[in-house]
Amino acid sequence: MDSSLTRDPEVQESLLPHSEDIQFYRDHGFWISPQIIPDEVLDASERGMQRYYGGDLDSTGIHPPDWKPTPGEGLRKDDYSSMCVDELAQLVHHPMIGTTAARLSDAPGIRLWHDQLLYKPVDAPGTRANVGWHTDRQYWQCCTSTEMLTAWVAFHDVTPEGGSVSFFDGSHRWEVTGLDFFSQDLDGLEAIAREQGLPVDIKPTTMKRGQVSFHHCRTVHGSGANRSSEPRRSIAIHLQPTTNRARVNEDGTIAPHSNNDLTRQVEGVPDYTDERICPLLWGRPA
Ligand SMILES: O=C(O)CCC(=O)C(=O)O
Repeated sequence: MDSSLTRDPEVQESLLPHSEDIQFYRDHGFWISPQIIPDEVLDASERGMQRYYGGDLDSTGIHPPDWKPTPGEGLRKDDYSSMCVDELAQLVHHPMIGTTAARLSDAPGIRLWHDQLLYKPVDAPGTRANVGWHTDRQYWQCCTSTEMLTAWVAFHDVTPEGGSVSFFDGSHRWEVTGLDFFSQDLDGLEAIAREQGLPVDIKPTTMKRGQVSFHHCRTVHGSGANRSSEPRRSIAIHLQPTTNRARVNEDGTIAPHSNNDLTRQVEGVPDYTDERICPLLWGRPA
């Protein structure tokens, strides 16, 4: 084990994934941690989310100086929020996130890919707040790494009734196409997967405040309506091993991603090690 892990007072070795947890992640494509994020960090994240939606930013981040949030009625999904609000940066940079991700993905180090602040309102007629079944990898074709992963952190307890994330167990080994984050249909895929003879086992998640779910970038996941009495408030922290680079196709093109326009370019290729957009969260730069 990297002895630097035990030197950070915020890293609690006993709460990091051990060999059987890492094996679980490899077999199932997701893993749910113990309570690794302290209450005070989550309290601050709640405040940070409110400040973000109120337009009270510490830095405009990727937004133009006159940016104002547009809440809308359904699911709110705001990328790069940790660049704008210090409390959200504090959560994203919490060393238990990067350390856990490094262990699960066997990476020498972990960088932020980008984050997504997620607010799912209480279900009401006409509300479009489901997250359709999808894989993160389908949106990250520009990357060389197929071991990227996501840490999903709610700011409160979550249950299936409250619209928590569900995973298709073992689906990181499937070849599926045509999925869509924004689809509201959560019924179709199960039948298609069964027709193809795939072993369908959908795992809804229940987590206490402070627990974090980690999922592999090829794992099919999504979430349904929030039938609890409070909005679901969370952040998806998308992570890359430090070895990840832009994948240049034979014809010289790179699959689209907003990071391609935001990171610096080195000889015409986006540099995913650009500290401003993709800071090192744990371990060694590669
Ligand atoms: O918040 C959700 O329900 C899903 C988020 C998601 O797609 C992700 O964490 O990759």
